[in-house]
Amino acid sequence: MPDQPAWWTRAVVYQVYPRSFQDSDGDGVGDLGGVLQRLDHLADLGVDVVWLSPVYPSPQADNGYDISDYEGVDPTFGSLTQLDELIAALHDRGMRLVMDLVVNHTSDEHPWFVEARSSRDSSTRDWYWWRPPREHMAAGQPGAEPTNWHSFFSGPTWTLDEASGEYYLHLFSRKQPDLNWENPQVRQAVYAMMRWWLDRGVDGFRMDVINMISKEVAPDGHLHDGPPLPGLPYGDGSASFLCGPRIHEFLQEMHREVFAGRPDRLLTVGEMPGVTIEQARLFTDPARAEVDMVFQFEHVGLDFDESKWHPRPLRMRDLKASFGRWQAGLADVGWNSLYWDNHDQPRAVSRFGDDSPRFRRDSATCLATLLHLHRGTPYVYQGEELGMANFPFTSLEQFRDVESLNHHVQAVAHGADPGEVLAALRRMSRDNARTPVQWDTSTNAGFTTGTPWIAVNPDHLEWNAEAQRADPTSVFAHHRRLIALRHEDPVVALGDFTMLLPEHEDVYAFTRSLDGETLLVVCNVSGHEQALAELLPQAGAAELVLGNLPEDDPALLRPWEARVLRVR
Ligand code: TEU
Repeated sequence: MPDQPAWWTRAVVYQVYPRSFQDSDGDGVGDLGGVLQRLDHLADLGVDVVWLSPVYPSPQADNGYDISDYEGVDPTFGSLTQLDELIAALHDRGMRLVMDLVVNHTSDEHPWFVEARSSRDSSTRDWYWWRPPREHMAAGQPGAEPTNWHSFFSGPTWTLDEASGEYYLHLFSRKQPDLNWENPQVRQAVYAMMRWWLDRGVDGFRMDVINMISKEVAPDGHLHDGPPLPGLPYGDGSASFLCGPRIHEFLQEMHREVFAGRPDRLLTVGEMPGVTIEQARLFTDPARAEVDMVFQFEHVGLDFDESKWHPRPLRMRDLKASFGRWQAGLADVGWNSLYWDNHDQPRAVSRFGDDSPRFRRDSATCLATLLHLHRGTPYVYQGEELGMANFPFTSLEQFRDVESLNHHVQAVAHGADPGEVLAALRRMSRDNARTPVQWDTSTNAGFTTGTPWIAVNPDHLEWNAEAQRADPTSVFAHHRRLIALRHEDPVVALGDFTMLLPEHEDVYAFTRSLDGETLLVVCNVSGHEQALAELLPQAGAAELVLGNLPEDDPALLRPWEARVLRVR
């Protein structure tokens, strides 16, 4: 580590998913004007960085993660002038703006792909992955795709371009063709675009699926099939594209071309599904100059059986083991993001906590305490600070997300029971995180004066920002305290981490220590009282720094109670 710990060790990031944050023009879709109206909320919370999900021009096949112009703002979201205003307004309040960088793929409507598709000899043909049908098979025949890979959004990862008789690769939807990072022109075009944004004043990037940009290619240009997936005519291609052979080279080149010599106020976050701890150390070792931190997925896969659509109950011991391994693995080198929620995950209080009326507030604040007291940079996803919960979906028509809709079609086509598919969507769909932020009790929760693009959760009458800002015991107020604690106490930012009671199913406890100071964090992650004095006698003499329930018997932990204690 350099002499001074990086600023982002003390920082908290807030993710804005603009489509669902605040609408300012009544079209039912959130926009930059809306973000500008709600800056007080972010300033009150005390966050340091705003990560803005994509606002670029896009056909919106994947809500903006399919970009057709990297250097503009989609009219749905506003204008470049408003984005400049947002940068300035955030900077005025001491916050930074991190943009979403989606460069594993573009939209199929991006001029680069339109040109690439126009003919086999087009100037950008090689900017994407084109391959002929599988040997001895006719183009378009089922199974003729160049590899057997299953798309993240169901179906094959290849779509046939009829005109040229070749397939193009898309790890996500067919409207998201993968860029060919082997081609140096692609890389230079991306770096130039990144410099353009930094010159405009943005403070860094959250890099979408950045560990997928290098694919493993055989010397003859072939890509390899993956092992078959149960119940599907596809295979798992991830060994060919997760942390591929040139990934570190590409990120080091990006660093040299884009970030070297820039002020260290910048932040780079690599979103990396499937990244291992060993890889994460390499990606975030400052000496290697790749990215500042990873955003990894291990803990949000612990409740999957064969896939996210076959969820199983989470075992707290698994979560502890996972968090513990990451804390230990990056203890001396590297840095991790800490999150429960984002726009791709169901709501944390419904998934890891208990969203029943009795425990919703207490479990939301308990989970927040647990997360924010780890070593790493915490992320708050819009609405998480209000304890927003999953949506009570009852029918397919209520879903909007391409991943959910495609999964439903594919699963039912392969014989799944539609009722069971709907139940899995209700629990795991990304749309759970995408319902509008609940600002107040008015129509549409104050999100829009029009018809919202996705339904507002009816629970907004009780769960909303206005009510919580006035309530010192609210989930919002608790987040504010946790964020302030990280700002004030160097132990929270930099202390060593030691897991306690690793086998205990209901009590999540750990210490953080720095320069002779120790914080003991004890969280009851269950709906039953726990005998703290017996489990951790050292808690008895400790001083309460922060808790999520009013002080009571120090020997007991009430359901979902969390305490941060200072041990002398
Ligand atoms: O997601 C990366 C990713 O692999 C998963 O989170 C995925 O979205 C899905 O949830 C798997 O079940 C990023 C973005 O965050 C996501 O919104 C985009 O859809 C995706 O990349 C493609 O750009």
